[in-house]
Amino acid sequence: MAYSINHHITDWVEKCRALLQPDQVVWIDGSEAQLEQLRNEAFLTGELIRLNEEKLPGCVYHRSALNDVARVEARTFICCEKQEDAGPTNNWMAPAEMKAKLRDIYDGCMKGRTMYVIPYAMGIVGSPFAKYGIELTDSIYVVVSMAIMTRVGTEIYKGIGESADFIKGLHSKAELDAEKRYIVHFPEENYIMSVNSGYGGNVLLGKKCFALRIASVLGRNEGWMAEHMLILGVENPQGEVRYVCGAFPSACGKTNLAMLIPPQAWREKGWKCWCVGDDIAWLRPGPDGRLWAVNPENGFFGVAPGTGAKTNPNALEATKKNTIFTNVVLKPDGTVWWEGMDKNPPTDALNWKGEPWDPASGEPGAHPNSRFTAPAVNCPCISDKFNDPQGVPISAIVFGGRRAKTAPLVYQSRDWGHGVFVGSIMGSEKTAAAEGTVGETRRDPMAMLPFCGYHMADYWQHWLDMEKLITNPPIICNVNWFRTDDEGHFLWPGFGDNLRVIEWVLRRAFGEVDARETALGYEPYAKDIDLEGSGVDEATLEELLSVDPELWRQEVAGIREFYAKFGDKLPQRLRDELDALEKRIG
Ligand code: GTP
Ligand code: SPV
Ligand code: MN
Repeated sequence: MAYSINHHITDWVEKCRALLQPDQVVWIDGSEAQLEQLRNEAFLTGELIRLNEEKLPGCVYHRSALNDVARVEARTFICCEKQEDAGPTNNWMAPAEMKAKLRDIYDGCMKGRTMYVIPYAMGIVGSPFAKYGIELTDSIYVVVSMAIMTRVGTEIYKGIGESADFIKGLHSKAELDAEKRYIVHFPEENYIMSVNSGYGGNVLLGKKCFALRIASVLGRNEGWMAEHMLILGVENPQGEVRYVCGAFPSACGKTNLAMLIPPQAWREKGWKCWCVGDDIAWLRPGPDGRLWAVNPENGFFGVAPGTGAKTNPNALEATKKNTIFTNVVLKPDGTVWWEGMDKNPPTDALNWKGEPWDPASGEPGAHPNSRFTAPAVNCPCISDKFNDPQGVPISAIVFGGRRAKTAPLVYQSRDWGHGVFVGSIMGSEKTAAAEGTVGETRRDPMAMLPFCGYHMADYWQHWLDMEKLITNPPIICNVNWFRTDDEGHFLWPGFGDNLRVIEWVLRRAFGEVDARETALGYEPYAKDIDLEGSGVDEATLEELLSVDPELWRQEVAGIREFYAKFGDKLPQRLRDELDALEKRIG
């Protein structure tokens, strides 16, 4: 294929080479032959472990360093010129100061190593909605992961053409020193620098760093939105597909909802669900005034524990080939296991640290944040619109989190502005809390707290401003699959049964069902949620839908405290909505 690599790219790569001093530079072309060669190299060094070719063809295993198992929010920075532009929810440092600090860390850090140049696209190459990136890295794990999670290949150079319009990403594992670990974004320069980590969202720079933090800034400037959302298509028995986006905080159920399988009785009637995306959505107003969503990714970086044949068979199936497993249990036959895969923990296996592991020890074998990296095409329910450059039209947006008592199973906001308020007050309770106790609430607006690349109050204003561009907006609802009884047991079965709620949401979007007006917004009449075969009785449903005014008075106080952080920048509309909510609760 004829392509040329423009001087903006080559000059920058040369500058980085001179600073980081790798022994050699390898340009990744996206070919299977090159990736195969790199995997083989990584098998020799132990960076990757080959898995059972018969049972898990094309799959590999990876262990991260013990101190490097998740995103590090405390070491994640937004470095724009003015601190005020990063806002109170982001770490900030002046760009020049941060660059000087990073230059010292990067200086010579790739000596004895290879620097890989990865050209990749977020979105469909050639589509007007696609954005391009180049990541430099010294990790083969990153190269093979990016080849799953994004669209990697030399056609990206054609997409970039002669322009300087691409996102630069510089990554080095360096010494994996947690004290010198930095994940840094320069939104004014479209530049991401990451050092001293080798894990997931810290180093797969197309994902959270580019497709959310940098893209949220691009979206504000260009009139669109980059969101931490799944995209799900729901096909009714008439064959009509309606699409919903959902924003839940990390580890709160996006991948599960994105791949849901309808309850059996529903399947028999002809209901089907299609996955367009499980983590990130780029949303743009279309010429028809609707909001259209694309998933800029090309794979799934999913939480392994809890992914089983009962809870999420589609995700499990997606991991059967060409998948990377990180920090799970390694079985002696070269296959893998994690808590929640099934009820048969293996003996003679190695835990995520590589130690012999006894399931009876009470210690989990897989790290709680262990992950699979699987190609989207592997997913049995992948949408036929997955590769559609226009994306899919969105009829509803659902926000949600883990709330043991406060939020009802579902409620609908009154209008777009009120919906923005509902997203802004999102919160989720700590999951490790003792049984039955109500955990501390972490406010996580739109599930974007760790991912918004600019001032959160400006981000809310951008959401409010989008209303003018979307003449036919999706409805906005809040859902909560995590209500518990006084013993701490979930009241709602969740997973596939969540379709019962999503279907009500979609009927609301199309004006097909009445609702009752409550202090929060609109809630379903119990009769309108189909419970057949769910094991939930109507009394439990009433409890799930109930709203405790005392808890909401506390909630309002908590939101006021949170909003106070944003001072004058808080949009007046949100302040008014909070006052109105307080009055309605009484
Ligand atoms: P990130 O990849 O970190 O963004 O997470 P995610 O939002 O995609 O969460 P995921 O779907 O991986 O689910 C995380 C955990 O929530 C898993 O342990 C699931 O089993 C659990 N979970 C998901 N959906 C439900 C549900 O409907 N009910 C209950 N009780 N648990 C759920
Ligand atoms: C999340 O934490 O929301 C993830 C995992 O999806 S990571 O890519 O590490 O951010
Ligand atoms: Mn996520």
